[in-house]
Amino acid sequence: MVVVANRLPVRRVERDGEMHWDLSPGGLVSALTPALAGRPVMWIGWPGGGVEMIVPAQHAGIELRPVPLDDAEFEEFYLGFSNATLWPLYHDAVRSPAFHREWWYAYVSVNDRYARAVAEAAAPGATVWVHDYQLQLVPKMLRAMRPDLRIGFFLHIPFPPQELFLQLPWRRPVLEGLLGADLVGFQVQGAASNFSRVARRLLGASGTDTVLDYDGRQVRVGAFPISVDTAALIKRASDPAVQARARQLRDELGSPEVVLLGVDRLDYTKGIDRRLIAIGELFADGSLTRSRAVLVQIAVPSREDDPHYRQEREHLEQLVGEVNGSYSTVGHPAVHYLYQSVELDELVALYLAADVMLVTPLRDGMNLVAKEYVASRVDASGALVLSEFTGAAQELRDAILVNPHDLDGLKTAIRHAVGLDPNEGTARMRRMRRVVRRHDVQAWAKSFLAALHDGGGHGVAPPDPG
Ligand code: GDG
Repeated sequence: MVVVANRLPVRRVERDGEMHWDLSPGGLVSALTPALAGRPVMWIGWPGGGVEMIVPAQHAGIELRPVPLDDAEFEEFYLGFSNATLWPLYHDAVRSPAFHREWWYAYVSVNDRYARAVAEAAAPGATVWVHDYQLQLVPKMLRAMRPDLRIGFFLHIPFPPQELFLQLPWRRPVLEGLLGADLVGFQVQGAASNFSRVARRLLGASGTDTVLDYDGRQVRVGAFPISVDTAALIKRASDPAVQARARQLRDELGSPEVVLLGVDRLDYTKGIDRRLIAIGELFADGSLTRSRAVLVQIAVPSREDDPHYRQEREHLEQLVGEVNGSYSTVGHPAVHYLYQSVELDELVALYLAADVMLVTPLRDGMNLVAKEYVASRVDASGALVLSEFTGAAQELRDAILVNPHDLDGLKTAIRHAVGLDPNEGTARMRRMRRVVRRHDVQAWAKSFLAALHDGGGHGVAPPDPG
């Protein structure tokens, strides 16, 4: 089996004065590595550095094949077409997508390089699983080079409604690229339907939302909601050392009655600013007081080479400064803001320490943080405030669902979560825990691969939340 993703699942880190290779953080890696454990896997992707970067032949049992990118390609393919055209366009255009022909040419040529790398490395008849928006042309290119392969594609981010997708000047080749796969998977049924509809309208494909006939072949389309490694999270959250760390964290925060938590890549789609504004207003109107409540916001550095992300960071840090300037007391900030990533044990300890988890993206394919919080709450306490515009909201119906554009609604939801009756909170959390136990990341990978292989599956419906 060959996995193809923009990045290899490893990164170079310094520990105790020496350089090591570690598994990298981020949604795709944290979802895929446990799901693939035990299978012989080759992973093809960019190592995250210049053309001269040398990566180990394997790490954690995964064979690694680097695809180099030069500086111009990094600018045009990665920062440009992937992150300044597709990323905003596919996330409801919450920022204006930029369309530049040079970026598109780089996207075509880099997709071709990935396809060639797979064509050279894959065994006869191998299964190839292509991931995400950076590589949408790979399925068609690869099929032309290696018709013997079975090709699956999974999109981790939303697929936009027609009205937005049609803006893309290269909408036809992108659709044709995806239709080169045997199976095209999305996080939610809405995204799968958006794709099928636009494929029928633009390319004249026929068929239903689950099987399309195109170019003399059948392409299956379906929703495969990604999930988390629930058993591993339960194990960590049950570890006495992690639980002790959670208690210690609460002490260090000044033993407030209520700890609120946000954990996100620093990205303008995650709605971190809405959350900070709402919290500021709740301190202002006395619904929250510093002696009672504290917000911890982890903002993991992301795409720091992109000016939009640098601006977003400045904007958030200004908001944090405003809330803290007005509502902190000496030695007791109202908002603890960390622009850094934390170790997984520390992350789980934070989930355990938090009474209220705030997940407020303007649009998000799934959002694993929401599911991780639920999986970690082993005593079934805690409340989740969750944006309606995340894929996770379709399964976690017992969260306190919010429209993050509606500041008053967001404030009401946070007030509701803070004051939630413990019995009701436990009942809600139990039902959400059932969802993530039944449908974990292993089940996700299994259902995708089963549909890719047996030809009969049409994707899975989200699990029954009851
Ligand atoms: C994309 C889609 C989709 C975060 N901070 C730390 C840390 N993380 C881990 C979380 C979680 C992952 O990163 C973030 O995943 P999300 O799903 O929340 O968001 P994206 O990165 O935008 O992921 C998303 C996902 O792909 C999978 O398909 O759900 O919709 O946008 O696992 O725990 N991990 C550690 N330290 C941190 O500080 N160790």
